Amino acid sequence: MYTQAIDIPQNHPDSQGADATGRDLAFEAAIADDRKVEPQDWMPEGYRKTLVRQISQHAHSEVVGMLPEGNWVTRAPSLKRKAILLAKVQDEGGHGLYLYSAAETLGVSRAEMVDALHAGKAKYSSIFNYPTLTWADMGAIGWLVDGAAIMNQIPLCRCSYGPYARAMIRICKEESFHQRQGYDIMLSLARGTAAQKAMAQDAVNRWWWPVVMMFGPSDKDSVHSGQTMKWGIKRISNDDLRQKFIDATVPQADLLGLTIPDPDLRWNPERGHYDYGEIDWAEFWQVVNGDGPCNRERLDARVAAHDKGGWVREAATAHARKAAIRERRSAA
Ligand code: FAQ
Repeated sequence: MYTQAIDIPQNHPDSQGADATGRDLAFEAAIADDRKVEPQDWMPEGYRKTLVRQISQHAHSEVVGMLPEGNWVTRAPSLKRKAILLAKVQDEGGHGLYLYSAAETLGVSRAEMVDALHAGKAKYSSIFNYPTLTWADMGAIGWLVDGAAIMNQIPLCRCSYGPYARAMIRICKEESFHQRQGYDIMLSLARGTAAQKAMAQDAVNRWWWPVVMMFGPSDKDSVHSGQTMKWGIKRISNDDLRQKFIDATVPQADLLGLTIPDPDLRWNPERGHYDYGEIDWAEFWQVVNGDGPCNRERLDARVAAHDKGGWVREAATAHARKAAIRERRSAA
């Protein structure tokens, strides 16, 4: 899928490239005509860097995002739920791998991206720094976190950068299964005993606001949105996606008979949207800046997993080296 990466992009220092004005115009025309920019095409350095930042953060989010749910694989209440959860967590790991591959087409290596994460220099989504305390959290994550992720990611299927857009198409198909499995858990709990329904409500109470924050700072405080929207990377602003998510989710909560923990939430017929309460941006920035409930635990777990997996990488590299020698010998 990403074999284009072996071509040297024309904006790479090793490339001679065409004259600067022609290259700029070709790039701008591709954006204006809504054509895809591909790895071998010339692109402005700012566009490349923005994509590396966003795609690598996205990849890290998928991989770190395996941890909160992975915590419950051994404690799922039935064999069926365990198999589904295991498959979902594996899917998230796969999403991380497609996204690292998409970012690699921009001239950055997976090792560099992973090092940046482990050094605390690269971000991942704030949402994965909250703890998973009960089984109902598996329902709330699937329903709300994956629901928010789909809302954010469907427009990314139309991103101007080809490899990212194509990766997102498959990811979104899988996320939609994830969202439904989460809703199915919530439905079982909400229709179960009073204690089960209370557990589901408690999960919604704890996850609702962090999920609403997941869409990022409000448009007036979003540093990158203006430029990324001009470049066709982001198609819908943080606040508009947040509003779309709230509008879609309130009726789903009603169907479950669960209450959204926002006393200011009400339908506004003039706007044709739900009004909602004030977001605690101090909490958001605290979590983004590394001081949320589980930031240290998540990063430590990632670093430990990477270190423990070192022998697998070494074995795979040794195997590839031997296979290449064998191939060369048989071709000689
Ligand atoms: N957490 O100027 P903006 C998933 C940072 S995948 C942490 O608005 P931008 C699947 C932002 O990076 C979830 N940091 O930035 C799953 C920037 O800092 P920087 C991840 C955040 O890029 C489900 C600064 O704030 N999805 O859930 C957050 O235009 C279940 C200023 O913000 C993606 O990554 C945040 N929530 O918009 C897995 C989607 N929000 O980089 C497992 C792709 C903002 O200058 C289980 N990414 N920041 O240091 C995007 O759409 C965008 O990058 C946004 C942020 C919307 C996340």
